[in-house]
Amino acid sequence: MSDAPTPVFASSAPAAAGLESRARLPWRRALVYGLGLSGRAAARLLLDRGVAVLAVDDRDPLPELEALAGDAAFEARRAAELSALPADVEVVVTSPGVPPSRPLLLAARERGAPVIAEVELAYRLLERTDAIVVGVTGSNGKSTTTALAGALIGASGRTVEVCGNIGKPLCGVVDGPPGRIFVVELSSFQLETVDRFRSHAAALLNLAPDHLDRHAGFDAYAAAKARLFERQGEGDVAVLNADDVRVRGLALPDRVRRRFFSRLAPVGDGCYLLEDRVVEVAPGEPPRTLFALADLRLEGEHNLENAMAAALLARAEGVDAAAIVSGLAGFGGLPHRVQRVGTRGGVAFVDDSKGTNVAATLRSLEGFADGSVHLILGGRGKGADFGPLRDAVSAKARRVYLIGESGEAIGCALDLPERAEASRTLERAVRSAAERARAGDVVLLSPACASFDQFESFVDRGRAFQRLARSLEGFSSETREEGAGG
Ligand code: UMA
Repeated sequence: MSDAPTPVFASSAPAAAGLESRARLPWRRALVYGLGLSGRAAARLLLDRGVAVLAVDDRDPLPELEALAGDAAFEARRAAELSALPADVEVVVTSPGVPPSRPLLLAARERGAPVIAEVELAYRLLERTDAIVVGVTGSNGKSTTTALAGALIGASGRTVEVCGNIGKPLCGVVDGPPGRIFVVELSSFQLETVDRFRSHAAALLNLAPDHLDRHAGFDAYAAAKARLFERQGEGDVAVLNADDVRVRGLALPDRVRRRFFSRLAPVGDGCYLLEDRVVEVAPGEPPRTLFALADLRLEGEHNLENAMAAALLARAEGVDAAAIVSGLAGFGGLPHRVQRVGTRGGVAFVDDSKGTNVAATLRSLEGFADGSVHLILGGRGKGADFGPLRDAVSAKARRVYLIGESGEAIGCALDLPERAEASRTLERAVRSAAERARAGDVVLLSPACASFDQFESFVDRGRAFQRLARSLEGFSSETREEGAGG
């Protein structure tokens, strides 16, 4: 008899199949704040539905606007040029990077105009269709889990859109064929301004301090994450990390089915690691194997957690174990996440540019031998305490190379002056690390900081690291040059 579990959940997504996501929106004029990926996608979607757009950005000069600039109903201004919120603006669509304290957002709230996230705008159209939304949030592992859940669901033959914070705004994929499953990565920034957004299945992977320069403390950050579950109800599934004490105890709306995953101990409903396989349990049903550890191509305990979460999300959408195993087999991981770039003289170069907070860097260090790592740290700090890095860095790092705005603060927190070097730039850090590293060592970029002080994004920083590594004499590449991804 097959070990493959049968689907246990019926979809409870709004069943309005046939109604078009192209339906009109109830506003005549919207203000879109931020002209990055999210703002441009939101503006396009609004314009396509007959809503005039006033787009604002704090950047000077304004970014290039490509196709939008030619639309008569579109106007772009620097935010500072507006002394007040124009009277005819009926809704404000905000980009994740724009803090809620910006004067135009405060003015909108004061006037009672809705201020909604780009993902919320997209959802207002999706909720009228047969679309199923799967949400993923957490401090670390979001993008990997989102992509993996997409791969597992896709392996069952369904049409999947993998989108959101991973680098593809939800607004940009709203229009398309019916019957799709949207697997959406959501950041705390995006969740701050959702309202009706409801995921049929939603996962919270972990909670660790991050973005404390934006949120009013850890509790406010965790509360923003918890908003992912606020609109869930009967028939919906919450996937939670039983090994993370802050996640395990999260208060959820009544009637939401809580499914847990654990590397450490059996759970009542969900899945857990039993020797060399991950077993699914559900009340009143016999345990079933979802996948074996050997099926997973990604390394590290955190990736096992990501895979368990992705598998439970896939199960919520009726995906069976055979498709889960096949999806895992096809998934080799995302770029810039503990990604081996290549070697030079027996020294491995590893790009973990997405290690943008202390917890991510600690996880990344776990995978390396004591005293083997030449660690590049620094960038834009986000109000975090770097002290918790000290013990792990002391054990794992042969040498530390400090870059960017937070280099000095990290140096003080580590208090390892004999091992730390003020490199300031990534280029100097890579060159110096390459000179000093010996066969068996690892040069690891895992900065514990955001990239925006010296780079456009973590992708830009990761690519720069990879380019610098590849430019070293005698470097042997293990990955292709281009490594984009969210
Ligand atoms: N801007 C202002 N005023 C501000 C802040 C920004 O005018 O106070 C303008 C900038 O000048 C720029 C635009 O807003 O023109 C940028 O908007 P944005 O920062 O919201 O960035 P987007 O390009 O829209 O990308 C966003 C996410 N960025 C952030 O959350 C900072 C991307 O996540 C995401 O992939 C994209 O939407 C699609 O959904 C990136 C990220 O760093 C990867 N996310 C953080 C993380 O993962 O930790 C949350």
